[in-house]
Amino acid sequence: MRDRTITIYAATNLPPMLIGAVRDLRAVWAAEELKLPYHLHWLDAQNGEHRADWFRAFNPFQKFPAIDDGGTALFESGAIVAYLADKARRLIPPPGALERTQHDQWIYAAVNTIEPSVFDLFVLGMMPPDMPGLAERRERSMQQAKERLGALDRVFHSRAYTTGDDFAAADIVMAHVLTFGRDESLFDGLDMVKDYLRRCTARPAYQRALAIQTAGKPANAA
Ligand SMILES: N[C@@H](CCC(=O)N[C@@H](CS)C(=O)NCC(=O)O)C(=O)O
Repeated sequence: MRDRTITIYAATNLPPMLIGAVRDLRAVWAAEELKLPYHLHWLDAQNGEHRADWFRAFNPFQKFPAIDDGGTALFESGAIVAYLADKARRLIPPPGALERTQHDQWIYAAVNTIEPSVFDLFVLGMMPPDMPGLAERRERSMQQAKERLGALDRVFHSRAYTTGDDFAAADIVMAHVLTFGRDESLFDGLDMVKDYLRRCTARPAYQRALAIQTAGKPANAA
């Protein structure tokens, strides 16, 4: 019989600036939030273990995260978070309901509308200051990020979380996307977004997921 414990493939041996940023944290956060049993299969990111051919069966793009649930392989952090919430029947409306589409639109908004410019700023923050074109690219991304985060800020004037007054699976993705915003000035004047991010990242399940990514593969793990 196949092992029905969910395996989450996660990156270990991360350089300090990537701690908290690798998207397997979204899968671990979801599993922790939903109290689903799981185990971690660590891959040494710096030594390219995820580039091994066998890992394509779990993620054709050979990126983190991927999961294996008793022979069902899934990739893309947003899809994984929704799958785990469906499995636990918590934090997500049932498939087929209009509310489910309205929920899922926030996962797409997080990864498609908010993430590109906020992630670009995160990447640019790791570049050498004399990189050609850095200032222009930074300004472009900052402008786009601020415009889109401004829209998100307005949403949070009428509700506490993306889909309503309760924390939902989509908030795992949205809040983690916002953690890419390491340059504090990104959130200037965006008090509702700042407060949303503070509330989401104060959740014990996020804190556990962050601690797990920070610690990486335990020395005594197989
Ligand atoms: N859209 C994907 C992005 C996955 C992704 O880019 N993961 C990065 C880490 S955050 C990765 O695996 N990078 C390692 C590499 O590209 O070699 C998702 O949300 O799951």
